[in-house]
Amino acid sequence: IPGTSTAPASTKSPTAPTTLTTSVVVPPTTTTTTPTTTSPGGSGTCPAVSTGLVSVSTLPDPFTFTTGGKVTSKAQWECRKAEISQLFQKYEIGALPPKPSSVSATFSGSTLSITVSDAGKSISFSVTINKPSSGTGPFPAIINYGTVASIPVPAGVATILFNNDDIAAQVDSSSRGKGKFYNLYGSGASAGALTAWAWGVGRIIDALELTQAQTNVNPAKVGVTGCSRNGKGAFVAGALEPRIALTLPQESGSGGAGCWRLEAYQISQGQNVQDAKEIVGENVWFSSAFNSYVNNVNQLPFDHHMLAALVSPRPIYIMENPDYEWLGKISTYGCMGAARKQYQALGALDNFGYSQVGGHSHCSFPSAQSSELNAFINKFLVGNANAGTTNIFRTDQSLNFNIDTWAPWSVPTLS
Ligand code: MCU
Repeated sequence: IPGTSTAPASTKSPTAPTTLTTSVVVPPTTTTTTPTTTSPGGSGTCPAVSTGLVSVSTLPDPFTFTTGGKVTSKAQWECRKAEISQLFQKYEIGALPPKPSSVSATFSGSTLSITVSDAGKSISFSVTINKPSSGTGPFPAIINYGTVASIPVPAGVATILFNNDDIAAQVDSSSRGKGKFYNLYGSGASAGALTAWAWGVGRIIDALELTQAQTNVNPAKVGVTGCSRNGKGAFVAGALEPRIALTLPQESGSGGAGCWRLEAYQISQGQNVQDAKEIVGENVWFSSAFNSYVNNVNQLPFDHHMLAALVSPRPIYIMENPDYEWLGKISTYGCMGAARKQYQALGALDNFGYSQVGGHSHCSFPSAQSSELNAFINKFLVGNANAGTTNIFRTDQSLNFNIDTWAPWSVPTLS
């Protein structure tokens, strides 16, 4: 087995899983395979997508298409991203619906009310926008999963509080199919909560585009954050919603910044980390289709380093906490180390930050990360090019873990 760890196992868990029942196993939905698709990058066509399973014990090669060809250009990377997105939606997170037929919004006080209609049904939800007390705008903004911001948002940036549980419930495994997303698309929709919330983020940005004159928020400068389960959500929102300008997952752990294969490895080393088998029984973050793969994650044609591929080349700053082994300190470090190679290929290392800092409780932001977080927000949302270093990859642990052994593919230079 590649990689070694000297990290001791911890028995701490951020919050004890409430239920450990197994959800019903539903066969994966069939994805239509077309011979070629138009390049999302706009130049030429993309190779055919093969949606079959694999048997790969290391982290899969993001630079090779499912049909075997190599990614050699930025335009092909956009094709590969479209393929990776399809694979994630098929096997793990469920289908993101296409843009709904209508979205309308009104802004009053600090409440942005959003109504979404599709196929004869409609739902409404609202978010709270807290704007800077000074400055003229239009303001950049950070969408925060949950009603209390979990990171310190700098003074010149608006905060948009998003009650994501209203869109898709996440109480426990009985939350499947519950929430406004499912009122619109049906309780049998394949999307798990992470995808449903990302859809909600898309609708918030639609609404911001419609109401820019009223809100004075710039829809082109919107970041997303959340901690823990909501950190997984923020990561998936950045991956599925290309209008997100900055992705800030905090302590997302397994199912976010962690890779399934590395968690399986940590389990094999006797470490108390959350893995795919556990996570699908605990809650409904993923599609029920994922249940079929959790006992052998080596089958998956991707891992979570490729969730960051979907964000690339857009900026991302990943905050992790090594004091809770449950969050996968080896897993997120190795997974995001592999993820960083994708930004390297794109010549975009300044857009990638991973910072693993302990000495604080779960979801309580440590001051040791303040300058890094501020550099990301100031550079990519506020627009201050000299905001400080954003090419960050660090841990305050002695992990003795070899990322290259787990990511044994070569890194091209894409232009
Ligand atoms: C890190 O996110 C989750 C974790 O996946 C769960 O197993 C645990 O129960 O709760 C964490 C969390 O959301 O804490 C607030």
